[in-house]
Amino acid sequence: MGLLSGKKALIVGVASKHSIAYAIADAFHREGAELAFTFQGEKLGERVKKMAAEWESDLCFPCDVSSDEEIAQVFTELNKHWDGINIIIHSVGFAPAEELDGDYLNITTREGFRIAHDISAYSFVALAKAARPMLKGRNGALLTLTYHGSQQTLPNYNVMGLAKASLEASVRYLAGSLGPEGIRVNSISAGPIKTLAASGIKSFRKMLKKNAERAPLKRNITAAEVANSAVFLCSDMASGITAQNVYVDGGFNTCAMSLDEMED
Ligand code: NAD
Ligand code: 0WE
Repeated sequence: MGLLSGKKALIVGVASKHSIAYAIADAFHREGAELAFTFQGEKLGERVKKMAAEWESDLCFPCDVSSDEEIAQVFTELNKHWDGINIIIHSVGFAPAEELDGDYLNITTREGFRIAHDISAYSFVALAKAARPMLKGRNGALLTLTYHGSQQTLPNYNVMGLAKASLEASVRYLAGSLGPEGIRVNSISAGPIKTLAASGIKSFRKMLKKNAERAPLKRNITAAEVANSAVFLCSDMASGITAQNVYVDGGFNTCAMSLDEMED
């Protein structure tokens, strides 16, 4: 029996086979979960439906997370197929590209700040709000994806760092709201992974190299490793864990400088 047998999971944030959400869906399917998906815009619709079919799911709903109406529609539709829901994966982040290339103070705008926080942080709250009735009384687990740029600065992550800091604080407050209903809320802080969201970022390759050099494990992590941690956090094996951020980054966040960096 899989670690997630009998669990119903909604996965938000599959865009390609490189998506962290794709790896999570794959691991969840392996562990026996039943899956449903949302996709952003019709262009991604066909692609996501094809991937869902590989995991024996035909539950795919359009959802731009900036729209409360689209979010509400997802749960109206889902309610027709499922009597409840056990797990929600939130694997969404976005800031306008101009916000992620240059000096923070020079390039951050009111509108870029708003969008980054709306799509990357508020959307988790919006999903939790809309899902609450379906989550009740079934050992629910919510999980979101974050990045260490929330805690320490690095070039170009800029306003996304603030949005992730907000998201991480929101994990704790959501855990407080939903804990009495038996619902757990956690995040995974992943090390850098080459996905669509990373492909637009200048010198991402260089960043991967620097990360591997400093990380205690001396390598970068894979989406599959993030996914296995997601399986654990959303399974009943983690029944005592809520309001936590778990780093899946090879230990990078704990190391200020490594011997390898000294030898350069
Ligand atoms: P990805 O591009 O595959 O996934 C990002 C997803 O966000 C896409 O599916 C996209 O459709 C969705 N999205 C963006 N705006 C949306 C909107 N308005 N409505 C609905 N969906 C929207 O990239 P990824 O790396 O898998 O990113 C997933 C999560 O992981 C993000 O929160 C990201 O910040 C986080 N993360 C990524 C890395 C990394 O290095 N790749 C590291 C740590 C955390
Ligand atoms: O959270 C992210 C990426 C988030 C992201 C990426 C894009 C690219 C395309 C948000 N918005 C956009 N908007 C676009 O138009 N990561 C953790 C990956 C990432 O992004 C970085 C990183 C890392 C790591 C940006 C700068 C520095 C490091």
